[in-house]
Amino acid sequence: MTDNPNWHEDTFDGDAQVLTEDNTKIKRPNMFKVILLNDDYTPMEFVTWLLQKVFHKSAEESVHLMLAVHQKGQAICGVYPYDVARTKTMQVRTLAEKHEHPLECTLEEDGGDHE
Ligand code: TYC
Repeated sequence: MTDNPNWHEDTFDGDAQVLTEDNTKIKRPNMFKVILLNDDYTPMEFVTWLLQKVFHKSAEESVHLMLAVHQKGQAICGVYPYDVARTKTMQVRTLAEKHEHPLECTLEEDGGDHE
């Protein structure tokens, strides 16, 4: 889209819209936060491994994020279009179940209010 000279992006005060040259308004896809929750039983190594596997984080980022969840109770692993967010949530749940860990993961529509 960026290399088509007939299109340009223009945002309005955080409004989720794009204005094309012919003034057609196109809504951006809604985005969803994937949130990982803390628990007392899932091993730290498993969470760190899972963050690399499912969310493609580096080893260092994964440790950092796992510790943030451990200390704060939860953290955002990423923000994605619904289908991607739903798939990642299911992958986390499936892996946790397979390894018999109580790890939980949830989805929340992104209001654009996080860093
Ligand atoms: N709190 C867990 C422990 O002490 C580790 C943990 C981190 C669990 C992050 C879940 O999402 C989680 N073993």
